[in-house]
Amino acid sequence: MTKRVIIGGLLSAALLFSTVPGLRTVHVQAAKHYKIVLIAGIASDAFYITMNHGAQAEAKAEGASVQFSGSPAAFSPGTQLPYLNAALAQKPDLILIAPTDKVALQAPINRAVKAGIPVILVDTTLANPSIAITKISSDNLKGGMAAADALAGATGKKGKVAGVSVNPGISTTDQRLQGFESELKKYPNITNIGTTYATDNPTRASTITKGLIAAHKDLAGVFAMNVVTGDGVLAGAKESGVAGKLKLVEFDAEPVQVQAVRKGQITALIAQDPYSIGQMGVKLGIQYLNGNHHLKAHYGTGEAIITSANVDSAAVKNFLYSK
Ligand code: T6T
Repeated sequence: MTKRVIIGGLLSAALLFSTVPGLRTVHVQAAKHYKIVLIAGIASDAFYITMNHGAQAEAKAEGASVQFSGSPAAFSPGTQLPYLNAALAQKPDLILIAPTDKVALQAPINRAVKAGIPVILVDTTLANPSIAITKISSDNLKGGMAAADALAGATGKKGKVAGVSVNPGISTTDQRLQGFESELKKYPNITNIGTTYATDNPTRASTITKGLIAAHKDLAGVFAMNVVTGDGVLAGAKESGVAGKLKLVEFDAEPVQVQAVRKGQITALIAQDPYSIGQMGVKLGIQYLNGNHHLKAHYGTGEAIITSANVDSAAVKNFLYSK
């Protein structure tokens, strides 16, 4: 859509769109109503729901539209791929996607880029992320290190600790695990008995936790590496009768996790800012579509450590997820 603007002379608003002989006219591009698709890792997760809230707010402010999509049932390449294919068929102006696997999503996302659709990686990334116009995420390595320090603090820097994660191959949780393991090496009296994968299934995470508690009577703490895993680990601790006693540190900050911090059942949450990830994704994407091709390779949105001491403070308010 083009809009005719008359330059020169002191013209009244009424004259702006009229044809006045002798006056210079130019045609400028009016703001386009860009169509954006945001594909979540799993659309039922408060982390991505909050990301969508940020994306919708920015789209509204900019006259764009965001379609939120993704499997409500599972965090996996197999369940995410149909949503990416459906988005490609719609030929949107921009795709924001959280790839559920660094390698398995590479070729399908390459196809989107080859089809001329710019892609921004939100939250998770790819083995070769350079095909995306930018990436927006938390610092997951630093978050994993913070989790180790928090768990060490809670356990008196001694005893057995374990990790429960999603699946190997997910950039975010792999980095959290890497940070956790490297930082734990600073604590000689802590024994890391290893990490088990619960496939983003809370029942499985709960069963794994109950198994760990049964097998290691002296288990001092567990690091749960995302929302869904965290909910399962907390449930497992409760069902084993050790909630509050077994020290839990979890990534993310959805309502159940936040409530458990208030109740003293979770020592610390390493919270992200998914609202800002969604908001920035739309903002930077629209800047790109409007011709700014000088985006940075990566934008960080920050993290917060939430404990019973600050859970209700203004300082961490923006890091609490909503549904
Ligand atoms: O922790 C987030 C996200 O950062 C991760 O990539 C996958 O799991 C979550 O969505 C939370 O469940």
